[in-house]
Amino acid sequence: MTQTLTLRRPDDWHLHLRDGEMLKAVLPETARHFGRGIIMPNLIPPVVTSEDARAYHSRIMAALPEGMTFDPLMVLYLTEGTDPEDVARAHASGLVKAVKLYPAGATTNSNSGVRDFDKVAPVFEKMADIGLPLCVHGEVTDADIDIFDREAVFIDRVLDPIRRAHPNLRVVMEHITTKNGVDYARSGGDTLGATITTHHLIINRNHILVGGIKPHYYCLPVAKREEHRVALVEAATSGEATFFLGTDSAPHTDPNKESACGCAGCFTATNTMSCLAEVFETARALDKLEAFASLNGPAFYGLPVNDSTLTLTKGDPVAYPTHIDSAEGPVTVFDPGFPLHWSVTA
Ligand code: OTD
Ligand code: ZN
Ligand code: ZN
Repeated sequence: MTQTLTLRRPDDWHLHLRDGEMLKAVLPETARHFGRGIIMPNLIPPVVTSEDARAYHSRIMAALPEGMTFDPLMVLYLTEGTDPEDVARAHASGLVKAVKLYPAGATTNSNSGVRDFDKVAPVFEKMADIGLPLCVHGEVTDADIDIFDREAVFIDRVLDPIRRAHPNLRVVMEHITTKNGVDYARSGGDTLGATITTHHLIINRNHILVGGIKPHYYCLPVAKREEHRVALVEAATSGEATFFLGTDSAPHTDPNKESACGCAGCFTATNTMSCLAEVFETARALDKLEAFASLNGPAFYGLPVNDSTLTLTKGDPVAYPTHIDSAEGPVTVFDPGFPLHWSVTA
């Protein structure tokens, strides 16, 4: 008997599309399966103003192949110079759906991020007033904090104080990687959400380091111990409204990954839905995949769910390409390390 699973069309609540030739190469990979994406603004230079976001939105739409539909939800990159009124205008126009907080230096292209969180308090106040969510890369960058502890320390030292100072601010903890993140997100009531990536549901830190270094599994926040991965799977498959999919699909060319100083990021746009179906089936929670990928995100952002649907069918393992080509070079597709029996069939 053929097993199929039909969901509302999913969305990706955390996505890196880049620009130029890379944008052209990766956008169809997401648009094939996803209705909308929260588009990360960490370009060089970053997407800081409403004008930057408008121009980037136009470039994305221009890169979308004929016959495909996709709705890019734009995000402003918060700097210490961000003007609260510009943020309010961008939100009122319907163009911008979130503001992104990068602690300076935390991840790829985050050097224009925030060093002094007090300086952006007026922006947080405005966002709390107008109901615009803040997406947070939750890692401290202090040299004396171990990289595996940076998420947990961020919650205590930065995130919790911000949320206490601005109790009405809607916050998304992006790409949580720890049990601490799961527990804190759960305790936050309906002003707090958390995205979970595909790859953090699948790999732990051993996958990166055991048997030779695997640069295509290196991303930020770095994958943690197995007990944390297990907590993430439990959260994602719980169906709880707090948790939703943000793939953090982050393309870099192979030469930039396979290097003495390799870039951080896993490229999962191509096979995410197959990977998730496998993870949810293993957790005996296929019935919760729609909540995670298609329902909880729009509910948090106050947007309607997609009208159309996506159907997955179980069968012989699907062969995805090992990489996609871009004019900048090849980009390796995330290898989950197990066969994928679910493919997108409609
Ligand atoms: N993590 N790589 C990138 C961003 C994310 O922190 C993130 O959101 C990237 O390449 O833009 C990564 O590993
Ligand atoms: Zn991040
Ligand atoms: Zn990201």
